[in-house]
Amino acid sequence: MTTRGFTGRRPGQDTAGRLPPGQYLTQDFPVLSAGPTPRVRTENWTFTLKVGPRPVAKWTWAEFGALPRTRMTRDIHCVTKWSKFDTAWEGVSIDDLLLAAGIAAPMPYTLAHSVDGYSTNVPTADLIGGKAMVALAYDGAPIEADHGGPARLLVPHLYFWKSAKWINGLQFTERDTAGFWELRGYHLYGDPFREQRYSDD
Ligand SMILES: Nc1nc2c(c(=O)[nH]1)N[C@H]1C(S)=C(S)[C@@H](COP(=O)(O)O)O[C@H]1N2
Ligand SMILES: [Mo]
Repeated sequence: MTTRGFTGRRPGQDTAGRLPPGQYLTQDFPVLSAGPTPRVRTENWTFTLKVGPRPVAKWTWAEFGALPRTRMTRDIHCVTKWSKFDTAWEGVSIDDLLLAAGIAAPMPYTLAHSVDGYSTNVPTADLIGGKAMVALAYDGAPIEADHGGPARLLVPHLYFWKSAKWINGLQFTERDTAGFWELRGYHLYGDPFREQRYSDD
């Protein structure tokens, strides 16, 4: 009687149900950016919340840093097919951001904006209820510039292109408005478990 395949760790056992279709697991943290890494100086950084074209709240780096902090440990999934388990982030949840601004989620869609001109759209419901944050730290340290520091959006249940690096604002919109990659053929929603990679998936 053979025990081959049952003595060691069975590959795939702890990834079952956790690894979306078409993805492979990596221990690395690849860097994927459409352009060069911008140098963001926190002295000049501000974060703006807009309802349509209208700014409704704005924070400096110091003010933003005084907002309540949340920790999230989540699996992340890049459309280029790598997934990384148990990534640990700390930042300000979108719930706390709205609370600090004194508003409830005002419109059904949101566009995240970044200092490099990048943008990405997410339904507002996918940002609230503890599902997303503006992350300021990764693995216990300030986020490295290549990974979006000083601040990046984290929406871990959608493909990682939705997690805008170098974020400097959220804009609520009435209609779902394609962002940088969505205009270039990526899916408007981007659920990794439904393999929503491209616009017609
Ligand atoms: N501002 C900005 N955010 C961005 C990008 C970008 O080019 N600019 N690339 C996106 C893509 S396609 C991915 S997969 C992730 C990669 O994040 P990482 O480099 O930390 O792995 O960031 C996303 N956020
Ligand atoms: Mo990506």
